[in-house]
Amino acid sequence: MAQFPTNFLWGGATAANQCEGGYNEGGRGLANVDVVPFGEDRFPVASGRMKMLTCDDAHEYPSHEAVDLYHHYKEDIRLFGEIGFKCYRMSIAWTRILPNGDDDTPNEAGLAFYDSVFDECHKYGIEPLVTICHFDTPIALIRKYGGWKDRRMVNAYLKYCAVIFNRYKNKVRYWLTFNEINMLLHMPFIGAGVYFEEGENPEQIKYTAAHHELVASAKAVKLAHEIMPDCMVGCMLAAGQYYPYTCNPLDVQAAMEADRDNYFLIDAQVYGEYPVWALKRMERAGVRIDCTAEDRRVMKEGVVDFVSFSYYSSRTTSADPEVLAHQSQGGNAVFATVNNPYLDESEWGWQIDPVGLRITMNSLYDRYRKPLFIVENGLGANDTVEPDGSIHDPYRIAYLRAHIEEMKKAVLEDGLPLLGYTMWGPIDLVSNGTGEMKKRYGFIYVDKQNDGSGTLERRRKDSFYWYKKVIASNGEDL
Ligand code: BGP
Repeated sequence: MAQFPTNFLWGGATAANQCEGGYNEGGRGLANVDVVPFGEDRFPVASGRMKMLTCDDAHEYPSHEAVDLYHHYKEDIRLFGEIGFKCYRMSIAWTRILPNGDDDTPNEAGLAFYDSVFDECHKYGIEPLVTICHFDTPIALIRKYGGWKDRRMVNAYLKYCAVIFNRYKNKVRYWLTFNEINMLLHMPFIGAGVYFEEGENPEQIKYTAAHHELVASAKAVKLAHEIMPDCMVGCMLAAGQYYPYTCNPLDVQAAMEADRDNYFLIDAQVYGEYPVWALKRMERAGVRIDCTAEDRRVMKEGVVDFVSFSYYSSRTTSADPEVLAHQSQGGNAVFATVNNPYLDESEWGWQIDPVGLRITMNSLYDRYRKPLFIVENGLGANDTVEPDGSIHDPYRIAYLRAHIEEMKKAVLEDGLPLLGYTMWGPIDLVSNGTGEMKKRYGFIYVDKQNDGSGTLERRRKDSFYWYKKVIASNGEDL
């Protein structure tokens, strides 16, 4: 019977700012993520409509302590080893390495921290997959340049890349340049450290920032290959196929356009140029991108080796304003979607569509013909700790099982090349969308609550043992 390849990278994924904590320890500088508050101001700040650049405010900032992986990483990676992880996707916090974003001398304490993290991984045979920038832009560079809307961010990012590539070239083989690069169009302060001043055109700022990230990504790919000839560098997309609400051709067209909007930055990273329709669309929106001849050359030289993506749900859209008026915000106000009556939803209103994962994978492969890597997939849910300390999470197991089954069909029946599967949040961590702690994804429960209380004790949930079995059987025993 056909099986996953023996070197298939099973594992889990986190982001520094959502789990590390220690935001001002070990010489770490401040980043945008440290000033995005918990509570009702979160989305206005994340979307760049409200400016908040200090930590003096009375709000609670979830990234400050998070689940304190900064001090617990040995215990946490040992638990990942116990599950049997082959791969741990994590991110390096830019400001642990260059506290002001572009320092000439890197922060040795930060470099030593990740050295130790990678050594722990290798101790358990876990391959690190590193996101170079997972939603963190150094505050010092936001003050200096206004974030990624300024082209000088490209050099700062490259400086950071050169430091980490040279330092970790013998420890890390798989890299991602930017987490969910398309997300900056929805959460520009989180994705690119940009905010909007009175009278500015947000579209112009967002597309300019995106262009600079594309140039930076391409240069990083080239640099990585020079320093580490055997490495693989990928892009990363917040994926999820758009479905037409009906078979009305206008709805079908609306879904196609929505997909294009979602894909166009990845098109640029895979083909080294903007698709022609994207240029036309920018033109119509009055957006002018300064894409120089040099940028075009750089983008062609730095195309990615593989396409990674997160998948939580499919999305549905329509051309009918009446239908669109009833679309929900999917629980985190990021991707507006029309409710699909064929799907259930999570407690946070994210629709659950395992078949959509197979459809999305096939679309991505048809479009790009590059190896794929699922680097996020999971269910955010409330968990209950029983009086005896156990945590029963059959809902999480059911979600992951159903998605892995579809992933299996995509690989074994459709023949798609897939490097691995790192589910999101193997250990409970802070939600990016809402800043909450109670939206839990983990196999490992962390005693930390929304109000900041908790002992930080780690506990194995039922899903911990289930995933262990999945990996041990290389996906046979679901
Ligand atoms: C993705 C991000 C992650 C993660 C995940 C789950 O968009 O890359 O950082 O947070 O979504 O979303 P949430 O935390 O809002 O539940």
